[in-house]
Amino acid sequence: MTTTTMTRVTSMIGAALLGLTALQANAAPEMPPIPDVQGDVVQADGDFKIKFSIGTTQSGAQYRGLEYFEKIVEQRSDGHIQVELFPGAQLGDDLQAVSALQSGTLEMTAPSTSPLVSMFPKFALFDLPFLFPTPDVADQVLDGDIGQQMLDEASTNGLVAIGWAENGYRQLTNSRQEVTAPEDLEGLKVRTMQNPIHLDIWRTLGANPTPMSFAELFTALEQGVVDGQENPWITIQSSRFNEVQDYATETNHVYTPFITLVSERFWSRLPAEYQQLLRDAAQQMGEYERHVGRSMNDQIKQDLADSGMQITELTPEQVKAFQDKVAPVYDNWRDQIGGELIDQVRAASQ
Ligand code: KDG
Repeated sequence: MTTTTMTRVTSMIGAALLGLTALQANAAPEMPPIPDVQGDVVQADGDFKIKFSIGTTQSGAQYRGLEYFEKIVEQRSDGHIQVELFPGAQLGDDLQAVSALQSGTLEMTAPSTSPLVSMFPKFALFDLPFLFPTPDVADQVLDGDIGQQMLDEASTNGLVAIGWAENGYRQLTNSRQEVTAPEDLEGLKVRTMQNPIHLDIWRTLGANPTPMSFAELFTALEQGVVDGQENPWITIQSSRFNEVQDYATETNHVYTPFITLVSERFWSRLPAEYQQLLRDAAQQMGEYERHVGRSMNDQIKQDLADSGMQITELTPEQVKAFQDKVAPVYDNWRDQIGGELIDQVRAASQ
């Protein structure tokens, strides 16, 4: 065998191996099994169809939660309510899905709260940096009075808010360099959600932020329109961002929840028994989905590292440098959000 064929063969093997590791890194990770359905069949009149749209992909924790929701609702309505799932923004991104609910052309969606801050200013609470130090504090807030208050406030404008799930703690990725300190962000083009606090956070940290819909993000990273982005580990993997990003820094800089919304036009057609069934199913979906995402973070970080991504875990001192640099953001948004609400969350962390 001539040397040229040898090199051609070895490079083909090399490429195949590389492809394999990328495939392995993005193969749907082992997820906790979907639980059995709890509760009896609900007797009520009528047959109904629900189209449920989300922006994250089929291999994410959010979709897994929706599969549980579908199982509960179809089983406990004895098939009188059929649920069809549309992941990956097939029916539009967060804002498009919400307006489809308002016009009654879509029944359900579960966006992040961040893109909805212009509609519901108090949602900005969730965008404040480093406000939720642990998942426990997040649960206390979502499952407590503040969470219920937010659902009540969001049940307007043709929407009914029936529960919480979790996008998660956000991590920075980029294609340019390892980031261990705010100084490393100088001039880095970072995509953010369409949200003024996130723009404020990354500007204050010294980066060059660009707001953009999630549906456009992968292509923008691939084409170098932006250098970086920030999302939870499960979304980084399920959206294959590791294929277009070389570096990830575990910043945990913001905790983002998903809010489960129903079209008010559809909701008002449902008998009360089925409205309660959807509320119960949304609650159980939210608890399971949070568990799925949290139980997989370590495995996902390992998979991403195995796929060649450089993962940086910050020391407490390095995290503090980011917290100190971004602290002024609180002064800019305290009035809109309400100091009392921020203090209530802070108290939950004590
Ligand atoms: O619909 C998907 C979005 O809700 C979600 O992933 C938002 O975290 C998000 C982002 O970065 O846009």
